[in-house]
Amino acid sequence: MPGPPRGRHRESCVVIQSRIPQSTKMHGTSSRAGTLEQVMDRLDLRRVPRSSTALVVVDVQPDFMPGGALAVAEGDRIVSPIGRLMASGAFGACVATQDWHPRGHVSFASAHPGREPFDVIDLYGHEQTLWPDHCVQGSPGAELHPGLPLDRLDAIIRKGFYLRSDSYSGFRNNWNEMGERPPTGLDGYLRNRGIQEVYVCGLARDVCCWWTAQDAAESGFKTVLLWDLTRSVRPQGDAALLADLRRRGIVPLTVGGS
Ligand code: VGL
Ligand code: ZN
Repeated sequence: MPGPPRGRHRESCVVIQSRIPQSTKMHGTSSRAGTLEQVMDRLDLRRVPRSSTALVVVDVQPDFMPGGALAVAEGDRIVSPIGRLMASGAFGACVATQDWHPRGHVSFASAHPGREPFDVIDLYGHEQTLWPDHCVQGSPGAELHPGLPLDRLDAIIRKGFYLRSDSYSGFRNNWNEMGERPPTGLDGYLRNRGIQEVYVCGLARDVCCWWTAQDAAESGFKTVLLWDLTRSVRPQGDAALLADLRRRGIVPLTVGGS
C-alpha cells in the first residue's frame, strides 16, 4: 500500500505545527510571524486570490473522536491542526459541516430490528451502512468540537436531518425514497461567495470527506483533500480511496502538522 501522498513542498512537511509557538497552538493569531505565509506555501495558495478559496471542515464532532459513539481512530489528532488552519486566515471562507441526525434515524442500526452496527442494507436501491447511534441532534456528541476556533466559521451546514435518508456529503443528501439527492445549499453558498477552490478536511476520510470531495469536484470546484487532516473509519481502504481521488481529479495533499 502506498504511503500517504506528499505535497509539493515535501521538505517542509511539518512546518505548520513545528513553527507555531505552543502558546498560540489552538486559537492564537498574533506573534506567529511567517505562519500565514508558511500555510500558503504548503498548500500552494499563492496562485489564486484568497477570496476564491474555501476550507470545508467536515464533521469534526465528539461522537467521531476516540471514545465517541462512532469513533474514528486518531480522530482527535486532527483537531488542533485543523484549528490552526482555520485561524491562519489563509482561506477566503471557512465552512463546517455538522452531522445532525434525529433520534431513530434510518442510518442507525438501532432503527432496524435484528441488525447490527456496520451491517450494510439496501435502502432505496443503494447500499446503506448501518451505524451506531451518533450525532443525535442536541446531544453533546453532535456539537462541533470545542477544540476548534468556532468563531472562525463563516457558515455551518447541518446535514443528515431527514429521518429517512442519510447525508454523507456536505453538498447533497444520499438518495431518498424518491431517488433524489436534495442539495444542502453548500454549493450555492460557495458559488455565491466567489469560491473556486475547495479544501476538504475532517472526518471521516472514507465517508463524509470522500463524498464531500466528490461532489465538490463534480460541481466544478478545484478540489483538494487534505489527506493528513482526515482519518478513515476503515484505513484498510485508503489505497483504493487514494486511487479513486486521483481518478476524479481530486488532489490529495499532505500538509504536515498532525
Ligand atoms: C459519517 C458515518 C455516518 C462521517 C457520518 O462523518 O464520515 N460517517 N455519519
Ligand atoms: Zn451520520
